[in-house]
Amino acid sequence: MNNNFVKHKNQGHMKHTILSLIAVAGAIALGAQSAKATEYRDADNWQTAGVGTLIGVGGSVTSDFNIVVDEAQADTFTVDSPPYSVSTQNGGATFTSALGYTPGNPVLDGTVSFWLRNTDGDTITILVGIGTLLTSADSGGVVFQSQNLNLTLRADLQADGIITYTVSNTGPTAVNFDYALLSATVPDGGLTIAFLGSAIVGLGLLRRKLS
Ligand SMILES: [Ca+2]
Ligand SMILES: [Ca+2]
Ligand SMILES: [Ca+2]
Repeated sequence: MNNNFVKHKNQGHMKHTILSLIAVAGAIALGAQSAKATEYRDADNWQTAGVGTLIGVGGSVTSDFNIVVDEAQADTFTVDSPPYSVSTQNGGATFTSALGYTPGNPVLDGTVSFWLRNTDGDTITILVGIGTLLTSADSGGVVFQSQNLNLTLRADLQADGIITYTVSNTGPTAVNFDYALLSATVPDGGLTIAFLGSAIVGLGLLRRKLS
């Protein structure tokens, strides 16, 4: 499991170079993934009319990621740029949910990310790889801490397709919570069976030719 709290100001330089590299890498990753796994997502928009939900010092917000059915928060939104960098922070990108996960199906891997900004215009990103939490017990939750923000995840995604999250602000300044994403991948059993089927047909044809 890895987790990172990243706080940074926007960086506009090298925008085009980095963007084209991401486009090529994305195309390769998409091609490989479509043959191996299905990605499920819950995109939670915490903005109203372009303004993120305010979390004051000592305050918190709690909600669910749910990849089975739609639960809360709008599921399609475009990330503001500025303040979020086009090249490194998904600025200008449109996210949407991909629901329909069947609870119990094995979840290979997952990440969650949370995107906030403080009153100085600095952006704050919380990235957590949740590999070991996908099948762990739901009670209690796991807390990830940074200087000013605590993130609590009550996971066990594979049991019900739901992860409950709480973002708490311990100060010193208020923050605006803009959006949160869960991405989880499930092996594509249907495709494996299709390949197996064609291999068996191929063997049958070969045998007939030889005999
Ligand atoms: Ca949502
Ligand atoms: Ca949600
Ligand atoms: Ca759960």
